[in-house]
Amino acid sequence: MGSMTTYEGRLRGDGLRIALACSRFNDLITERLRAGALDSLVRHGVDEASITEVWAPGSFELPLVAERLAESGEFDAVIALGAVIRGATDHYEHVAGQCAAGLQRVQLDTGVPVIFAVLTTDTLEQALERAGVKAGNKGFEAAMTAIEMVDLLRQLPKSAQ
Ligand code: INI
Repeated sequence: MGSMTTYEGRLRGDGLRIALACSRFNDLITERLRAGALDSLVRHGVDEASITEVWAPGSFELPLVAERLAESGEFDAVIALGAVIRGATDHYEHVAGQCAAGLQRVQLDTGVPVIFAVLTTDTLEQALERAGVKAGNKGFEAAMTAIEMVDLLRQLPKSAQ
């Protein structure tokens, strides 16, 4: 009986070029997500000089920014950081939904991992909890996801087409 094949990404960031696409809207939250992401990247071996950050006006704009970054060929992964808070808007559903759908499309179209670190919460308090106060920091986790995905995709068989 042959042994099965298993692929799993490792958390080794050395040599990786990472772009952060950050939303300025609700920057009380996104500044914390960014700090968590940077801390995580550096702690996992990413060279600070290989990290680029871009600030977009809001989460709705993140897919276009992520697309440009992914298409540039200059980054191994893009991490999108935003905070969409229901209490602050009645177009929450549109902003959050279009942001998520757009970011997913970018990673599928380009093959560059685009990590979704856009908080979608009912309240500011819930967002704060996920930005380093009580429930961890989603930016920190997103950086680990980025590193893991780059390594995983490098291991997986390439497309036959
Ligand atoms: N953008 C966010 O990132 N979070 C929000 O909670 C938000 N609210 O509440 O409206 C928000 N709106 C701005 C949006 O992302 C765009 O910048 C704007 O619609 C212009 O396209």
